[in-house]
Amino acid sequence: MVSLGQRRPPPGDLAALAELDEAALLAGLRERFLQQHIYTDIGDILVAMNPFQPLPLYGREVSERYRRFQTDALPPHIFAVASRAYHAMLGRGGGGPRNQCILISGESGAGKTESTKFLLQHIMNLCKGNLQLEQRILQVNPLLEAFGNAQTVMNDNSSRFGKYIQLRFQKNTVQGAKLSEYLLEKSRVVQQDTGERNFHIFYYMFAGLSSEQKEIYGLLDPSLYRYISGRFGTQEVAEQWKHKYQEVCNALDMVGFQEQEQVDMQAILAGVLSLGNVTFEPEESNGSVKVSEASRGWLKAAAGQFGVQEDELLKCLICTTSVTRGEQIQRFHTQQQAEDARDSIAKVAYGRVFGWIVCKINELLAENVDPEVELREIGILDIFGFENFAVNRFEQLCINLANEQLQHFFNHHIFQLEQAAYKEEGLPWETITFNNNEPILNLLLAKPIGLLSLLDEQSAFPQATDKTFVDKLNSSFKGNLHFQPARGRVLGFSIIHYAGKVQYAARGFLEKNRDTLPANVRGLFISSITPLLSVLFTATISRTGTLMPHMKAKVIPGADEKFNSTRKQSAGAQFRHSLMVLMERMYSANPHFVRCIKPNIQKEPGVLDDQVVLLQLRYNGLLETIRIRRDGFSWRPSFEEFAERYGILLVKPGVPLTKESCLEILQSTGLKGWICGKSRLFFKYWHQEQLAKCVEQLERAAVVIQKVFRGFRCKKSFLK
Ligand code: AOV
Ligand code: MG
Repeated sequence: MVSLGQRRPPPGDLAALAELDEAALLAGLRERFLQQHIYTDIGDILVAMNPFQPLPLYGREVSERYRRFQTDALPPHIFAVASRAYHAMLGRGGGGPRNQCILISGESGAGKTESTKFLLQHIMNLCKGNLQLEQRILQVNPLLEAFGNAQTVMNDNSSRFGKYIQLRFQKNTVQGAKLSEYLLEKSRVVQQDTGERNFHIFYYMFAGLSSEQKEIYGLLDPSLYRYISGRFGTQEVAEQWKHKYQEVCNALDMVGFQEQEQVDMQAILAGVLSLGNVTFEPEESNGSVKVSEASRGWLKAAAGQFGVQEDELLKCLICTTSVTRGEQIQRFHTQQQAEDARDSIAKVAYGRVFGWIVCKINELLAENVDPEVELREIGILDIFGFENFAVNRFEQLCINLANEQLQHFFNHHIFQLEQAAYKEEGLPWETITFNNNEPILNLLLAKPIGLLSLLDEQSAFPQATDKTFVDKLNSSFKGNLHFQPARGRVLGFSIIHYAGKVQYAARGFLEKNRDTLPANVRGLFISSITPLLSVLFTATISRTGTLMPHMKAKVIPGADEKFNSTRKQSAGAQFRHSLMVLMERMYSANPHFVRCIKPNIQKEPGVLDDQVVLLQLRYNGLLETIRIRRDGFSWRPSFEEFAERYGILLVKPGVPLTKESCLEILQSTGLKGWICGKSRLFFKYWHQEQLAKCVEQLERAAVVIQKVFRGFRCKKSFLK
């Protein structure tokens, strides 16, 4: 924290900068950052620099200070964004009650997930009256992070899935919450690049389980497991993991997972690890493959942990069974195919455990929602940030596509909508150009000649390979400014994203996009004696999430597609669809933006690397954002909307909802700097808070008058 007597930092609101160019913006942010002012406003948009160290900024007393709707007298803070969204959801400050969404963007490791936690913490502090649910909502996080986050080279706690949390309110009480997850990076279960780890939960388990518990789950020394081997840290790290494991167990209890479910879940994870150690060798007699002698024990262990027959599991690994015209045909795998089958079983088992956790959390958080009551909502979007690794795969393409979508949403709101309104209403306005990423979105999403469509088309051909896919891209996107074929014999391609050029390795694209679950694998797991595993592949989960083996259980809406089908839709198409649904939801809400910035790539506190920051400021379009917030009018209510909301300021009944009333209201407030258009008014971002202040003053005056009046009445009765 800054001690008293230190020099005043540059203004907390960059839209107030007199001098405006890249150098001034960078200097302003740098000076603030070095004085540990990590938050800076650009009008109503928050810029958050990652401090890479714990700062005393988030205590209860700070949260109390940021309770109010008007936080303009306080320094910029993530809590202020939460307060603004919360009060706007309740309809305070103009516009009536409305759904809100908070979009947090920034590259991997910039601080999105931490920001999300602070937003949730503050909103839970603001709302009233449902302590158990508030606690549950906060407890969900450690759980999701344990199963969905992992160490990458960019971030030690990197989210390997995207999430959208919808908090649902009746007036100021939270009634429920819903979590949507996007594209868990399942491939991490079976493979991690240098300097990276598997999902946290595996390490937490080894550190946190007692020796007896490990014996029950059949877990041996962690260094033996291929899927996680060689990635164990110091004693100190192990202590932290132990602590984290405890936190996960507490969260599981608190959110309402039953003991048996927790046991099953860990048995499945143990099974995944054992399965990873199964290796294959050629069968000399007939050219097929068999499990190598040395790893037969692992196969047995995996079968035990999954609760399935060993020979059934073996069958799924070494051959594919298909039914043609009522006849069962077995096709033996090559060694590579057997290894792929092993890995895809591990991935699907883990993926379904994760999907089930999310499903279960949703049931528990929606327990008390009354479908009859209309609820308002605040959504918080925390996706995986833009990524550019040494090797980029299908997952990175999807992750970067999501970031393109988000950037487009930002551009649309901040630049397109606003400038279109100026034009429509005949305001004198010099157009601010911005980096429009629509051509990149088109390259990825267009139908029928967009990258995902071409990928789907190729995935549908049994003979197609990653190579034919790349050939198709090269011929279809020749000359496209955002596409570059790979040089030489490399099987890949590059895309020039809004945030930079990324080279993708095409190997595995088709297989990952097909994402098919062989029928015999599904059959295998349905027959498991581990109740949870069987449930994951049959989806007969009751509303309360308990297994009902002999009853006809209600199927969770949506669970069927998620758990049950062998997936006709490709992974790419599913992702595209879920992004579309998300965008629709966000377009219908009132957005708030948080732009996270990573000050350096070494993850060090107190260090700001000019080049690293400048690049982010550029591709985020922050300079243009300052310009539009400084010169533009971000709040543009219609005459009706304005008069309805602020008519109260005229202190007379029946104010007509007309332009004249609006002008009369504005005159009475003495507000300066707004413009009257043809059908609406144009305000600076700070006008809304000023008007709210006027309303508050009036209300306070009314309370005083009432008190005086009451006092007067009391006195009168006393005198009687
Ligand atoms: P991300 O969500 O944006 O990356 P995180 O929120 O996980 O990034 O932040 C990365 C790390 O930076 C955290 O683990 C903290 O150590 C640190 N950090 C971020 N914000 C703060 C803060 N306000 N105060 C203290 N430390 C912070 V990714 O999930 O990789 O895109 O997929
Ligand atoms: Mg994250």
